[in-house]
Amino acid sequence: MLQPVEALQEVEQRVLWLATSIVHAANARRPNSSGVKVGGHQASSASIVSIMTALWFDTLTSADRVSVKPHASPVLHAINFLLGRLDPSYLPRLRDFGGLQPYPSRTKDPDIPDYSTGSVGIGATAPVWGAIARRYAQAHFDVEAGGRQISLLGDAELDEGAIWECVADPMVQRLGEVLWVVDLNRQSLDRIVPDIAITRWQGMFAAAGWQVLEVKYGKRLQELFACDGGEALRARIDGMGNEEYQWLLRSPATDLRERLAVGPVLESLTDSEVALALRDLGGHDLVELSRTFREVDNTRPTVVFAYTVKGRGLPVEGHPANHSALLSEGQYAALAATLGSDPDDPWCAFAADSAAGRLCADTAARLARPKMPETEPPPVPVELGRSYKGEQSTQATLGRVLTDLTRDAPEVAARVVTVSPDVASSTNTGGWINKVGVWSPQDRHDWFAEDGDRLVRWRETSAGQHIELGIAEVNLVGLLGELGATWSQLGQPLLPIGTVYDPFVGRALEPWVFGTYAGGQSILVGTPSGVTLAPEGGAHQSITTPSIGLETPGVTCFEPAFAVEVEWCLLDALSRLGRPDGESAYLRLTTRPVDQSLARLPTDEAGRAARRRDVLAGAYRLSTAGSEPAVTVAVVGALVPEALEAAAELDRLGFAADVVVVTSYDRLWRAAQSRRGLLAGSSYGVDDGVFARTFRASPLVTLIDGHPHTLAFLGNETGAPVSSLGVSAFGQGGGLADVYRHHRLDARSVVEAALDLVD
Ligand SMILES: Cc1ncc(C[n+]2csc(CCOP(=O)(O)OP(=O)(O)O)c2C)c(N)n1
Ligand SMILES: [Mg+2]
Repeated sequence: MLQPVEALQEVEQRVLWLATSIVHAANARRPNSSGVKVGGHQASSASIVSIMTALWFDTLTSADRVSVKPHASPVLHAINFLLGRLDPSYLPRLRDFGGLQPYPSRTKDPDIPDYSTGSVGIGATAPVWGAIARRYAQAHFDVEAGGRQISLLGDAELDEGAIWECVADPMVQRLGEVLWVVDLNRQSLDRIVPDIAITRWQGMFAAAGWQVLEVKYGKRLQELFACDGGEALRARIDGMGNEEYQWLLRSPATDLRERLAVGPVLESLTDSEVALALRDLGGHDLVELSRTFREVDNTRPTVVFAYTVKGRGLPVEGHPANHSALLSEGQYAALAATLGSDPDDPWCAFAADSAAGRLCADTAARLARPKMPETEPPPVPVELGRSYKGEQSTQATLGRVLTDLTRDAPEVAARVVTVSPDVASSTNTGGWINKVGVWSPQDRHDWFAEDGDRLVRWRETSAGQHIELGIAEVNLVGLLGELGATWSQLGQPLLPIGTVYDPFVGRALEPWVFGTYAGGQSILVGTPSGVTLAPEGGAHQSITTPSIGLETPGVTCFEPAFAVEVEWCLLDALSRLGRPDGESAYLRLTTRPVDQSLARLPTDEAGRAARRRDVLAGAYRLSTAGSEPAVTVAVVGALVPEALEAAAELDRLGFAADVVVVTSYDRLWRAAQSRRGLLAGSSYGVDDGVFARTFRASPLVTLIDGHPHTLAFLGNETGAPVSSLGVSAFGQGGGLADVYRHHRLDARSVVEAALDLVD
């Protein structure tokens, strides 16, 4: 223990008071005309007050980074206020518009936390990915070594699969800077965590190579255990399930002795002393906490299980239904009396010359961070000037563009880092990996270095630029999010690109969206996609991902049809990363080889530039049917050959058809909203003129290897009737022609839909 315990206890009590008051002010004091509950979590906050006091005021260094469990945001704000990092005007504004966010938010809170949390299990794993991102950035750029990467998590967060996917990844057990502190209050939202979960969890962490520590009992209980007969008391408490322990916490003090039934050890205590002893847990003992934090060794990740009582110090303490419970005015006044605070003047810091005031000032000075350097991402060229001939797939082009970057734009390539959950070679990034190598925190021996039969060389060094994870898509997006946040966390922008089979975007979806909301900027490549990977069957076919790409805020979605379009879209996406006004991108690609001459790419410079402008705006007219089209076919990605074949057939039947290639339904939709003044979010790349340049008034058939409603809005934009073709049923394996016919994506189906419209 470095700090005087009395001053720490005074701070602890004030943090409890402020955190409780922040929630109370939002609910009981702020006018609420809507009748909608404001909410907040006084019990979850009270549970972790001692842990956070010990950490901030006695343990942390300025280099450490901490993720705070979502429902403890009031505690974090209370501490920041005491450290002079949060203006007191915010304290009554929890959950107010423009005020303190319900859960710690890097993008929206005035006192910017190190990590956003809110989705349980995801915020807790973020510091692990942050640790990898920091090590990676340090290995490649001028970044100082970091401190600990700490997660403060609720015990029920350990129910989440994301936690265990992260703990189990082989790279994670090498991260000695990772420290998790579990606020083990035995309660989740609805219930008491069944039985005794901790022994199972301890075994699971230990098996994954973690150091496992616990802070179980406070000083008072430890002294009782040391008395005559104390072993019986210890065995009794150790052996009881969570439900019984919580029941005893809520039992009248007069009944405890009998219910515990542990013999003479409690004889010398009064009833209320027995009640106090029962709840004397290590997670509320500042001395025990500090001692344990100092025991952590940095050779492997560590988890500390700190036993706590949910709602500790509040009237609701330990009650199974206390998760969302709010103190009444009477209870709040009683708490004020206990803590020596004023319910009508709650926002009180310490006098500068008091011991607690000095502790706050010293802590603020100790935790002050040096100003972070700001590094601009390198300028990204708009094109590489390659010509793409013969048959190419958009997926194969991705790998080629990446390798071309190392030659044509080395300063851009130097900041690219690719990540894959065990699908690097099957998503065509093998050539890139052969060039740049695989990154590993420590160099590793390549046992197959001499093997000439390998397509991908697996050279693992700290200089590599590809990070390979196990097959866990949630881990992939977690890491992408943190690699994509180094510009704001470390002052060094990275350009992260993750590749994943498109159907498994769905598995990673919520953490991907959360990472984007938290400010991570990266490129996710979903490939291969749709039913076009026909022989692979329904389990590998994606249907709804175009909508995901179109609808996810902070993400621009591209689905290029030709190789040159992949190049342009990827470069555009790279140019948007690693900056305050930046954003993420999602590329939906395919393995279908397509004849590149079908692109009819203009050979003159102006024509090529206009094509590029239109591709990035979201659509271009690939073929024009004389002066007036009878019908327009708007097609996405892999299905361009079918659209062209259908147009030729329609022409033969006397119905001239325009073919429009849609390269970004996302930007088209935003252009449509923009035309009506309804655009929310980024307007980057949005071009209101794209409709007038591309579409001519005529009935419209839309065609996409994805759910047909993705393009249905185009009917409204062109003022014409629309028939939308796409995939609406789970598919099956088979040859491409059969699969297309089955889903009505073939040229014949397009012709029939067009004839229905023109008739
Ligand atoms: C992914 C996700 N699922 C569900 C919730 C709703 N939820 C909020 S808190 C909570 C229980 C959390 O319990 P625990 O982590 O033990 O926190 P504490 O007891 O400290 O409040 C749940 C289910 C959520 N925020 N995120
Ligand atoms: Mg809990």
